[in-house]
Amino acid sequence: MLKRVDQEIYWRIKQEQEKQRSVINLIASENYVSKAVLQAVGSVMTNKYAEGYPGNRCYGGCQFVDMIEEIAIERARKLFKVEHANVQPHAGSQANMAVYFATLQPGDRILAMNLRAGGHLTHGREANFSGKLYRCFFYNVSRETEKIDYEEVARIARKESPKLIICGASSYPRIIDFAAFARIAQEVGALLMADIAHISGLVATGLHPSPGPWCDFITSTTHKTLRGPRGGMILCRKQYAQAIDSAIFPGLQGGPLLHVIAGKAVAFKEAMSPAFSVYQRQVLNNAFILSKELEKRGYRLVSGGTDNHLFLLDLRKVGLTGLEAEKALERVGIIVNHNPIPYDPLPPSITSGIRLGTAAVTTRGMGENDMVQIAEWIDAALKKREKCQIQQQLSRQIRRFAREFPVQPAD
Ligand code: DSN
Repeated sequence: MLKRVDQEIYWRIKQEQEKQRSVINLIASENYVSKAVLQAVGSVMTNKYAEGYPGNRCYGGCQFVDMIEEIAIERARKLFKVEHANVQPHAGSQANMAVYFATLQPGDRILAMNLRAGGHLTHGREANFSGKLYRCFFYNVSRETEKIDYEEVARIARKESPKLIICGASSYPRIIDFAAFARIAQEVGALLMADIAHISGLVATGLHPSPGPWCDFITSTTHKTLRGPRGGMILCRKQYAQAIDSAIFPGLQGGPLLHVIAGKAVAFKEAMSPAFSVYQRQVLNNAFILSKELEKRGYRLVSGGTDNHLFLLDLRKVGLTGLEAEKALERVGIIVNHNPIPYDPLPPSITSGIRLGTAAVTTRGMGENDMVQIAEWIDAALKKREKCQIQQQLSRQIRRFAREFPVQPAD
């Protein structure tokens, strides 16, 4: 039908599908949803308006969308062992925004991880609404260990008295000690929010400590390691339920995307299965092997390694910028993103590093031996980037290899 109605869009989707099949995707924040999730997101639920919450909507005819949203909420609560879940945020940014709107007044103080140390745009960056509306202070990682220095976080918290402390990151390869953050928040009388957008799949399966017992609020996207549709969610204690729900609606969103909420519900169900735990364990094994294989080939790992699904390579020793590496790898069909490393001397548009993650390749069924092969290809693509013939040969090999691993199981 789409082909008949709109050739332009149809062929772009086909091209994207073809590209997804033909490349090795190491973007740490991406993944591939199951056919079941895809079907839910592409369903008639997109036709329905349902501003409000189950049982209390601004429109009639909500009996089935109510059931879907209730199921999604129940599953999220069970999966993350929390008292309250809001599954309506359109994205991680809206989830974070709702927590700020529920707890802060303009001008209030936030303490969060610096973007250049691994934090996120919505954790107080000047150019973002968070940096414009609130007074933001930042902690870095230690220069020596490149890990969070909890003493330093405590020192800044005591000095600046933030109303909200944010833990959680976009490019931090280590375990986050939520209990340590909770001690600091308690000492200075701050609320604590964990943004687990990257690690929510690991948290759901117990492979990363849960912020549940320690944090007032947990925000996440649903499409990274959690492998659901593109979207966000907020988890919190019951005492904040009302404030969070009204911050989302009517505070900052209108009609919820019920087709996406249906997809989230399916993803939560998938995440409760034993197979999902096996998958997450493999994500970790793959990240460990890929990082170690690259280290063996002369690349420095930021913080010396990884405890989660992602790691950062410092490329200064091999004489490349992050942007050059990203482009060289893309030419042969390996997709990564250039990423600042801690205390990066280069601007964010260039950077000295790249970020690599294994959630997407693991979904396609790649294992440890494949990681060794991928490390070899990354090394060759970067070190022999001037050699046209070698690049062409790599391109062909990578394309052939990638196409052996379906993007969705029934591909
Ligand atoms: N763009 C996401 C990431 O790559 O981590 C965060 O918003």
